Amino acid sequence: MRPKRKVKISPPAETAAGLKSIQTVAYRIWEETHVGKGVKTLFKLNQPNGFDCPSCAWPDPDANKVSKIAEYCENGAKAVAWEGSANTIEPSFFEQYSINDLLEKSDHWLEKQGRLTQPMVLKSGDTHYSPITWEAAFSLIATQLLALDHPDQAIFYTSGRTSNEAAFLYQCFVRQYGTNNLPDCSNMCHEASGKALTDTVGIGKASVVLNDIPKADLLIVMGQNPGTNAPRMLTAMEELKNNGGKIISVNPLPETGLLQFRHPQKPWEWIGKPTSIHDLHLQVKVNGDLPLMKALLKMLLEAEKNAPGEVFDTAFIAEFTVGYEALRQHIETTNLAEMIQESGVPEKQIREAASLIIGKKNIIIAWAMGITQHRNAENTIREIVNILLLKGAIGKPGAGTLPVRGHSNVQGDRTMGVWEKMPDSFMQRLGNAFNFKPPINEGVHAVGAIQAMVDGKGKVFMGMGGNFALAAPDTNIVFEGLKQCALTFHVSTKLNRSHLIHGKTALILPCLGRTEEDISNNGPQFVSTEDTAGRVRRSHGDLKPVSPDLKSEVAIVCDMAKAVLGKENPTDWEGMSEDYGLIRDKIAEVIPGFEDYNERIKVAGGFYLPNGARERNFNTPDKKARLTVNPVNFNKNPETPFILMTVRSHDQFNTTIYGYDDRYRGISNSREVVMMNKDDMNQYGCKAGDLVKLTSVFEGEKRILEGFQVVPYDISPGCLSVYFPEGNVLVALGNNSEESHCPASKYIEVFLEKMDNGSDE
Ligand SMILES: Nc1nc2c(c(=O)[nH]1)N[C@H]1C(S)=C(S)[C@@H](COP(=O)(O)OP(=O)(O)OC[C@H]3O[C@@H](n4cnc5c(=O)[nH]c(N)nc54)[C@H](O)[C@@H]3O)O[C@H]1N2
Ligand SMILES: Nc1nc2c(c(=O)[nH]1)N[C@H]1C(S)=C(S)[C@@H](COP(=O)(O)OP(=O)(O)OC[C@H]3O[C@@H](n4cnc5c(=O)[nH]c(N)nc54)[C@H](O)[C@@H]3O)O[C@H]1N2
Ligand SMILES: [Mo]
Repeated sequence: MRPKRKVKISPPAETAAGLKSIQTVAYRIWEETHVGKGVKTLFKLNQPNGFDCPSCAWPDPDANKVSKIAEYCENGAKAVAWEGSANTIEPSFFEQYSINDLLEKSDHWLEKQGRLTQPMVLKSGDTHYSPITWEAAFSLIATQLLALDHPDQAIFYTSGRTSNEAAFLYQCFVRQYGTNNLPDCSNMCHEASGKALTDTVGIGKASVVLNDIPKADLLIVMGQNPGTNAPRMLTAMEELKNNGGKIISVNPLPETGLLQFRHPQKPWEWIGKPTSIHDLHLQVKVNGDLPLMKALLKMLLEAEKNAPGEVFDTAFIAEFTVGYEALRQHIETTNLAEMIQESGVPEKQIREAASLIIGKKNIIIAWAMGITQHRNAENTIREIVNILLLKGAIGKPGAGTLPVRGHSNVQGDRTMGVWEKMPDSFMQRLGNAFNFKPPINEGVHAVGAIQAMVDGKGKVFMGMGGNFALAAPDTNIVFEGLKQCALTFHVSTKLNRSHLIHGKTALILPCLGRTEEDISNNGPQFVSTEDTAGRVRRSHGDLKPVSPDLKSEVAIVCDMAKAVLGKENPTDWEGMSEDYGLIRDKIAEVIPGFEDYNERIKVAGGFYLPNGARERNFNTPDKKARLTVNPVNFNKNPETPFILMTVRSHDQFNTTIYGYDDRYRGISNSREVVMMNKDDMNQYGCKAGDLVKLTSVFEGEKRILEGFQVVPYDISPGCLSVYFPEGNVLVALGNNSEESHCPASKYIEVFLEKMDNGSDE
């Protein structure tokens, strides 16, 4: 066996961003779009009168602080260039390539073919997609949806790029049709954060805003790779450092963005010394975070006992929290040595971290997928909250919770009601506003949706954006589920594997992207989005659409609703698709915090949604923040030698693969690699480039990934890392977080075998 592409290995980069990233971006823009178009578009990125960057959900600076230079980063620029591609896929493309031909192509190749331009259909038994009119496509959808025995046989997935306006109408249509089956990418992403934060502080979102970060004395970044996945966060971290703040990173990998940084938009810094980012790096074992937090809590409690009231914020604890005594007793009985051992971090470093926490009052803890994609994710996040609450570090400037959201509007989609179990209060207001009775059965989440399809209970699958087939866990099982559907259809900008792993009939509905102008019969329309800090702002694309046949996501939902719900349906779908202001009026009626939406969205920079935790108004049943006791129980089979995590490279956006180079990690030309600690390599007799076989075992079932090339890497011993989505075949469907069913994509128990015919062949 030979690797498809031979990996090239060089030392990881020491500094993130800087001149090189600008060059990379310029090259991409040049390659993907017309030069003039690309540069002009970059200047509109995240400006108050421009469009919201379609990459990540990191907040923009306040309107009065926005510099003349566009607020963008390398990966935002890549996302814009990728969407604004001058390449298009015309019907002749599908004449040329059958589904089988396309299945042979890489995911990089599929998206690289350019933007989808016309609705396409794959009729039962066809080998090629062929053109279909929009009208015929909607009538096909209506026929199939109305033929089901029950609306719960249909599944309506959402990825996180959909605007507030489109998401609101979409969930409204789905519920009027009769189901709560609204799984979304958040189910596989920050679901555990939402759950654990709502339990403890009464709101599932971040309690801090962008301006809080430079005010913090201490920022702890856990399970996140901001240099790649939220590069603009580095700017805020640099400001914090310049103000004298400290940063602790907690990660099994020493990620480049956490080491040193050169501001990509400050040319005068390109030659000078980079800002050194972290003060302390705690190289945990994969999922060593919960024991690490416990060890820290133990050290904090000891210090508090020696100097009562000087470590913990006792006044805050007394006034705003419940559960202190139970937590204190739990920590008293926790075995420190065991926790240190389980965390994988040397005691000396944990003590250093503890002393930083002891000495600081304004603390922010940020986290992302390295914390949420675990079986015990909710417990770890509640433990993070424990530390913040004991320090009184929430609801004041420079302190609080910071779950860093992924997709640019994933948080907004949830606020708009894209969730399988919205609370009763929302359902009642939605029903009143649109004069219908919303369904009461809880819908399926992402894992539940896969199970329903495999069991034959889910028969129609719709994707509002995204690439479910590849993003979801347990690739082979997802494929099986999608293939047994009667109809699968997707609203998309680019071709991806979900269009090829199809039901009996399939449709591709091409839509406008974030960067493109959206003009209805009523004139230009704009949409709005919500960032990680809960700020809602307008987004106004201004590029000419790549094809006159594209529809906006809003128009697609409205046309679909008209076709499915029929002429008698009282909702003004037609009016709303022509005037998005009417949608915002309805949102204002249904969702608290959006009062006067149409007026407030006009203000440059937008407005913040209410956030109780930010005001120390904890919306839990007893109106207090909850300190909690969280057992350490990983349920790991003691026999499995490795824990494998799946991570993003610097050259991808989720399943969109921009290229084969992970520049910061020094891994290039291949994604079929496994990062491995040198001691483990020695023990297994592996050299760089050797091919290995990985076998995950879950509840007795084996899943296999073969022919991956070993890359020696500074990763905690006993831990391995492969890229997402290639690693998804190894993530068993049942391997998900206990309370919110988030796939444990960072906790895969695996065996590793060196393959005989390795790289020497
Ligand atoms: N350019 C770009 N930007 C993106 C995305 C993208 O693909 N590309 N994706 C977007 C989306 S949807 C999301 S959700 C975010 C994701 O942003 P991240 O969460 O930064 O993404 P991952 O690559 O999954 O990185 C997880 C990090 O956690 C670490 N980690 C893994 N397991 C553990 C663990 O057990 N403990 C700790 N402490 N650390 C661990 C890994 O080493 C890695 O550094 O980024 C968003 N932004
Ligand atoms: N093993 C493993 N699995 C994971 C993860 C992991 O870390 N490890 N991460 C999980 C996470 S955090 C997430 S968020 C999910 C991501 O899951 P998804 O959101 O489903 O996947 P994406 O790759 O972001 O979707 C890419 C597709 O979206 C479409 N698209 C792009 N822009 C637009 C637009 O403006 N409108 C519409 N309608 N379509 C558009 C394009 O056709 C593109 O091909 O994956 C999850 N899966
Ligand atoms: Mo995500």
